Amino acid sequence: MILIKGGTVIGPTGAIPADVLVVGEQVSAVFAPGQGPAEGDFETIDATGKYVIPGAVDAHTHMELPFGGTFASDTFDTGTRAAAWGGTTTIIDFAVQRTGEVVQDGLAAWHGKADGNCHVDYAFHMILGGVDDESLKAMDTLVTDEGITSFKLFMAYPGVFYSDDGQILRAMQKARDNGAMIMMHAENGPAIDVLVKQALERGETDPIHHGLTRPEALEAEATSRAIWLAGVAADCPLYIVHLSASKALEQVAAARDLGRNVFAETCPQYLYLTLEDQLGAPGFEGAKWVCSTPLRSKHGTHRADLWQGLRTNDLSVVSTDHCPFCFKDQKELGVGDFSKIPNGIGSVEHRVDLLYQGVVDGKLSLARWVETIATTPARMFGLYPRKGIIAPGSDADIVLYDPAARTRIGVETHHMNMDHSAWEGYEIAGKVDTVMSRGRVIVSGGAYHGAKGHGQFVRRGLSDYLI
Ligand code: DUC
Ligand code: ZN
Ligand code: ZN
Repeated sequence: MILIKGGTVIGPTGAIPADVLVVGEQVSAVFAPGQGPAEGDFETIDATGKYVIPGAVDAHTHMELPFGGTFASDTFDTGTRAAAWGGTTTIIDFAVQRTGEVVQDGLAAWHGKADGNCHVDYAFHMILGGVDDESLKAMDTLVTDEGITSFKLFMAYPGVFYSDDGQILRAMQKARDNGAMIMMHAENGPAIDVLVKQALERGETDPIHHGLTRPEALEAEATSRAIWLAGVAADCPLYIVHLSASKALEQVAAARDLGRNVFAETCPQYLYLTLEDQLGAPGFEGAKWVCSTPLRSKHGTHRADLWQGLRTNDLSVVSTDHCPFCFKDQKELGVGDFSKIPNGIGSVEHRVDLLYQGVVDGKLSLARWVETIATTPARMFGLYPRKGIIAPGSDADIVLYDPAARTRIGVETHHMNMDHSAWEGYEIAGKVDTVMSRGRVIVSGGAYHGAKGHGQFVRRGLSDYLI
């Protein structure tokens, strides 16, 4: 039994001074300050001056993803350990079915990678790289038997993960019937491929051309098309992943104003980083920030609009899309051809801090911080109330956050398996102090006390947000 005393508990409805009693792996009770059991034969954690928040839920990660001719550089071991350091106590990773593969085989392969290797709890979405009669049937099986209730489709990457509109519609109709969520990579891939080819023919090979060949219009168009297709599928639940651009956000906001089952996430990189300042860094340096959707221009209103979208709930969730690649030998695959740079940024360790900086900067309330990084992802993907909240009966995944301490991000101190940081030198006016996963303190006093294998697979139910 552990009593967390003297802190301020933050939930989606606000902040309350409270003590939290943990018994075994779960929260047992939340008390008014000092009303809990008298000190005795149990451990007490002094949370004076700290925020006590639910362990964060990162609903979008890619450990060991085979992509761009290589593999994402974090394993489930290194990636979930880094997540733990940063206050994330649950990840939802993407198992992969490629065209021609059996969905259940792809899922088994992902269980094989993760089983026994995770430091924090984990769940899976399923990428469908081939929508056909078999994979549509498998969607039902995954929902009913496997605790996998969300499926990612790609409107980008023809020949790799791409689904055409007919395939998308069929998967959406299936999701409408079985209650699953369709997660959409909304970029017009065939049009992007034309722009990429033309750019390379002109000799435009630097990383910034990754962004210039994936213009906002092609994200907005695909977002709008996905929303229309979901409407044709009787308002199938639709979640737009890694939304980066103002005009894409406008499409989501308009659909939500009509009461549609349309949701979206953004990622820290789109809230802070830009096409010019990072992707356009001199020489090949910009490769560190090649991700899709791409970073957007600082001359637009993208970043301000995304922060506003988080406040208005047109953006419900902040995930990382953690897809790390080392610079050496991995990003370098694209020297002389930006289209061969593996797409992805690693941030699984930094999302709690980066979004807390939004609180410090007056862009988010404390409650909205917790909601977007923990409570809503848990509710969106069927993990609530086990995850995402500090309440009696929920898993004791708890973070003590110290608003008086500071974090400086960089490759020397991070725990992700990357030889660089997309966030090098970023300073946060706050710090993850203590992290508990299912009742076990895994980070405290600047030291790591967790273990590979502590993290368990969590079966998910359907989204809380559907009507
Ligand atoms: N989409 C993702 O969600 N992650 C990595 C690359 C991509 O295109
Ligand atoms: Zn994607
Ligand atoms: Zn992703």
